[in-house]
Amino acid sequence: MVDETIISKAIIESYFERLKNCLSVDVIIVGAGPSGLTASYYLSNLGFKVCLIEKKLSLGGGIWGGGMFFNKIVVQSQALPILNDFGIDYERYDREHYVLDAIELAGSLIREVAKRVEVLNGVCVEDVVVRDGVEGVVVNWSASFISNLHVDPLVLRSKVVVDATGHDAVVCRITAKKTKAFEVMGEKSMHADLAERLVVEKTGEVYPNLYATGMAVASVYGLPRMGPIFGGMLLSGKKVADLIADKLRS
Ligand code: 48F
Repeated sequence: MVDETIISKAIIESYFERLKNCLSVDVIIVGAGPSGLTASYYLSNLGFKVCLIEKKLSLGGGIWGGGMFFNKIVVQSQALPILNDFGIDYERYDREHYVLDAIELAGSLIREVAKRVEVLNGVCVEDVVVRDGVEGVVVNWSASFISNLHVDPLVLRSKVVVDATGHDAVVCRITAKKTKAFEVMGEKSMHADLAERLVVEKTGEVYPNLYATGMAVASVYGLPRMGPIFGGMLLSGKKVADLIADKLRS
């Protein structure tokens, strides 16, 4: 016979364990779109303790809608090794362009991340901890923002924070505003080829211990946007993981 009290106790105890595990980690990744999910996967595979924070209940960010609700996604050839790591199928469209299913991409990234990483969904990052660089984030339930209730937040600490919040570059904007150390320029208009190259090239440390990946990079540096081609997002997520691994090991 199942017991309601035990069901509640099991949920509360196991979630609190998860929350306690997130109090002090190697890397906090903010945003569970394609870049944040990819970075989370590779960093945890490299042995780092990762907490992934997503303000919505569902992970996946801009993957689900493909292009204009057409749930197909395009990647360029350089991103194929990443799709292979996740076991995601794709079809060759021409020499450079490959097509895949948006639902399979989202589902596969989420599945692999959920098996390895502590994920806090329905949790929103509203501020950063800054000492010798960024050393953590200030969080609250997304529900408290939606309901407009005045509730003080809690703090999660880490050696490195990654802004993977997409077009809004929320963590970089907050840090720029509070430190006055750099500027977030805002993304520019569409130029897919240039944007895909530059977003990977510029992926890296924006401020001590604060890294940007994915569309947040385009926002910080004023790069063009690229629309529904996702290779750059995956490659940026992998690159930020490699850069952080080098930093934390040195
Ligand atoms: O927007 P999103 O998918 O970011 P991305 O990884 O990928 C961009 C593409 O989806 C697409 C594109 C590609 O060609 O242009 O737009 O750069 O995912 C960002 C995630 O961050 C969450 C948000 O809900 C989304 O799932 N997020 C945003 N602000 C916060 C946040 C916050 N303050 N706290 C927690 N999560």
